[in-house]
Amino acid sequence: MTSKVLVSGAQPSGELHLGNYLGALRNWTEMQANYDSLFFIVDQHAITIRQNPAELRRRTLTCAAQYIACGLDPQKCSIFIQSHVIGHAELAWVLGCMTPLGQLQRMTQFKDKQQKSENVDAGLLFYPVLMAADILLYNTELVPVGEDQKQHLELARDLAIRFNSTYSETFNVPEPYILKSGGRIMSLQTPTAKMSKSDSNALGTLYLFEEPESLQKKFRSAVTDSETEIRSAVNKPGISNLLAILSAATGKSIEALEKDYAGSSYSVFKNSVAEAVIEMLRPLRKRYTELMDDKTYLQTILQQGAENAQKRAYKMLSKVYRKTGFLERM
Ligand code: AQP
Repeated sequence: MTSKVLVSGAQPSGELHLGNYLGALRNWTEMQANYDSLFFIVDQHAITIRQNPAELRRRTLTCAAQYIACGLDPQKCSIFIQSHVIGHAELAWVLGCMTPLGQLQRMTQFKDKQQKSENVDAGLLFYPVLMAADILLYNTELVPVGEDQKQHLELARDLAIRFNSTYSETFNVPEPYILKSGGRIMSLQTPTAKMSKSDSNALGTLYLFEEPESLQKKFRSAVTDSETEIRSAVNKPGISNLLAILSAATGKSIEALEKDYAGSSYSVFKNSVAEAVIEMLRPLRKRYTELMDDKTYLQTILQQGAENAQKRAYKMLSKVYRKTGFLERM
């Protein structure tokens, strides 16, 4: 194993979906053996949008099972829950005191989510600072990032540089790990918007562990266009998205798939995409069911993960507090 530290996480703000898998989790499983990897469930981020407490607790545990079912191996990486480690929120506060307000107000994801929500709390604006803390707390060198997270990683880099130049060298300046596959998976109903856990139209999101029949139904009702040709093009976002999904599920290039399906109807094509995705997810479903029947195992994994992370977090937080000028605790 190289000594490079890699961290990433997903929010338990809903069940994990195909975009989370193809854009993040599947890549994490390939990286876990090659890096000092920490994967956490970012429940503190999830409450930037109001959550039902019982649901949040339930989803946090199912999310842990889903991480492992997707291939994360607790022998190769640490899996833990963000709120189980003291340090994330504390470091975020210190970093927040060095973050220009304007930089947070310019974040694209903040602007998007602000438009969708009726009430916007300060946590939503502060979210990227907490994400910077998640990264810097472990002296992270690599962060796998999708397109939507690039701006947030930039802030983490800025804050590491700012803290280092203000108080002396403390943090590594994290680098983006550009993911080679997955891209951005779009909603099946609004193919110009990304697939999302919190989409108000459930038909747009393919949850990883929903029933195959339900997945099939969602593919059948996927929005396409008034043409008949199966090809990837800017003016055909629905078909382009389905081609990207099929390519990710089968490993075939988009060009090869366009040839394979030349002359096929949209309904035949949609059916093939559904079958490929259901097949890809079949072993994951089996493992998930087994894991959900063994909650003691899940809790043990989360406890071990948190203990490992806590030691590291405590070391960094103590260093940051000392440099900031906080009197050492007796
Ligand atoms: N549609 C997507 N395509 C590709 N990758 C995606 N990711 C999320 N959606 C897509 C990647 O999944 C990882 C974990 O995401 P997250 O849980 O931190 O939050 P998110 O990006 O805000 O995901 P959602 O599903 O859109 O959640 P809500 O609806 O709650 O905001 C990240 O690496 C992300 O890039």
